[in-house]
Amino acid sequence: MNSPFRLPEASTHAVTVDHIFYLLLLLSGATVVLVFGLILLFAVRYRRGSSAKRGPMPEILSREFEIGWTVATLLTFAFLFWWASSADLGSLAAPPSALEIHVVAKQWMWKTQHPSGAREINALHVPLDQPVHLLMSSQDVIHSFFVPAFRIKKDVVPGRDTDIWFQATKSGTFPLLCAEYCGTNHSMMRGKIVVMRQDDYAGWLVQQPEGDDLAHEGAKLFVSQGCSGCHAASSNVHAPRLAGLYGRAVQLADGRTVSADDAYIRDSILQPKRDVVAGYEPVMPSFKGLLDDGEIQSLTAYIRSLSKEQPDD
Ligand code: HEC
Ligand SMILES: [Cu+2]
Repeated sequence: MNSPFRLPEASTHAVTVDHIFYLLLLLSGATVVLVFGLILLFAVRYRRGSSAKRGPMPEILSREFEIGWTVATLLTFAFLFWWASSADLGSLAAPPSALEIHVVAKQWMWKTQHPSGAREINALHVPLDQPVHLLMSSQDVIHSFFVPAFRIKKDVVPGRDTDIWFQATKSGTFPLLCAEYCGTNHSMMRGKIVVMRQDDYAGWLVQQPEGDDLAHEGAKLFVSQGCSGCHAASSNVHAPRLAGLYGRAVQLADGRTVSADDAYIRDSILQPKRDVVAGYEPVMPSFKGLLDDGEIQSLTAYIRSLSKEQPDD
């Protein structure tokens, strides 16, 4: 249904958010009607000179009434809190089967890259009825990825990976906006999300110019940036093998144990002195300023692809 007052509901999440919104609207509306209705009623009933009975209510009636409405309000809001928070928490973790798409935000554009390597600028083509997981980073300032038709919004923060997922339920083209003021052309930082039937999406992907997929690009960088000089099995430097690293728990020299996720790998590359792996010397140089966000995403994708193979130690 398209009306100027209703945004399209184009994702699974949108339906839940709207249900919560409509219930809140209904409750607020009912409160407004009740309060203004009583004001009017009392104004007429107890107007000067009317013969209505005045004075306090019988005590027993008023106590039960007080307890009754207090408990009812409490339960209503406890229910709302439970419903809204469980909907929000449930939308945090992407299903493992989700299609992973990388998003890099910069002043003032959105760059996206599909698992096949296909790249887009200010546009994102996605398949219908399939979960899509966006792994996002920013090259400069804070941006925010906002698709009103999907009811999703997430900040994209420099120096940090954020993610969000959705499952589109309507095909069509929907606006993508930046929802965090990010400088002069913030208002122009727009794009479009194109939701296509799954076979159309597959057809579209095939037509895209051949791009290397992320993991392949990462493999090339791994050699050209000198990572393999230390990390390859043949190297003389005592450095950890990276196969099987992704998703595993890592014991650090200072006794902490951390999980090797995207953020850990990014930190290992940019600030290697911060999380030194137990049993190794802190000899890895920082690559801060040498690699941009896209390159770090590629290296991370390469390291992730290594964990699907057998560790080669
Ligand atoms: C001079 C040798 C050297 C180079 C070059 C080097 N590293 Fe390292 N790297 C190490 C050593 C030694 C460690 C373990 C100590 C530490 O955590 O700092 C390490 C740790 C890591 C870790 C954490 C490993 C774990 O088991 O938790 C990652 C990820 C990593 N390096 C990625 C890279 C990438 C990507 C590059 C290239 C951009 C690179 N390294 C370049 C020596 C090197
Ligand atoms: Cu922006």
